[in-house]
Amino acid sequence: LDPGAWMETMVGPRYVRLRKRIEEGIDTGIFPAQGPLPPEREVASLTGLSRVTVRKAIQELVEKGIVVQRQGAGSFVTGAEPGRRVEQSLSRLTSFTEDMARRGLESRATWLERGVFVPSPQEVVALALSSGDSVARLARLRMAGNRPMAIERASLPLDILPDPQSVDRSLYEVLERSGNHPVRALQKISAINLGEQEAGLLGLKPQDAGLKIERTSYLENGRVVEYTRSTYRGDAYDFVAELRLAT
Ligand code: 16G
Repeated sequence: LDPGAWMETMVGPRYVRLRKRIEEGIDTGIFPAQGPLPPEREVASLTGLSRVTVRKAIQELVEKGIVVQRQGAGSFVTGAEPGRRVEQSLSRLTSFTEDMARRGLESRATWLERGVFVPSPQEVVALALSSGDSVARLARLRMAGNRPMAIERASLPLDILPDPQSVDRSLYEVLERSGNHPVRALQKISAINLGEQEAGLLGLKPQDAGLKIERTSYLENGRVVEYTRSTYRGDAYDFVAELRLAT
């Protein structure tokens, strides 16, 4: 990180140059995935840059999802190079939070909708609701660090999730606590072109490729727990399934 020639050869404001230099260090393994970055004050004294500049550079890495900051412990490399594709298994029933944690990424969300609603005809059918039943709805823009990954709209019967506001981080964690964690799910994936609004939320252009995923999850007794429609970015996901010879 020492100041040297890189400061002169690179263009842009100082904090951008430092950010790029740290990114290079991450790419070349000087700062390995999951490992710590040197403390701010150390970077400042090594480079001769001000603490403010160093903080801004690190903040940019956090925003790109490349670095996470942990309270009291400092900054760590997440292991998510910009643009890296995420592989998701099609044979395991996992949550977004778990999927991200397994890759050393921090799952974040922007809430688009969270509450109790009159169900749409589609929800009535998918969740096998009776007339007069309400529905719990959770719509989130799901992110890995600050990188948008998917838009997810989950609907659940109200007796399965009486208080939608109780979901802060992970829906599956809340279901686990109430003994309603699904054990089985059916999932359908279709290719789509993103509409204007979805593209905006995902940081892509309208018409860019997306994957529409519908998941219906069940309890052991066959009851539907959730009906979720998601839009995943086409440039960020690979879905992987293990196949066995039919016998
Ligand atoms: C996944 C599921 C979604 C589920 C969510 C719970 C797909 C396509 N969807 O994103 O159905 O509601 O995980 O995640 O995989 P959470 O526990 O992190 O809230």
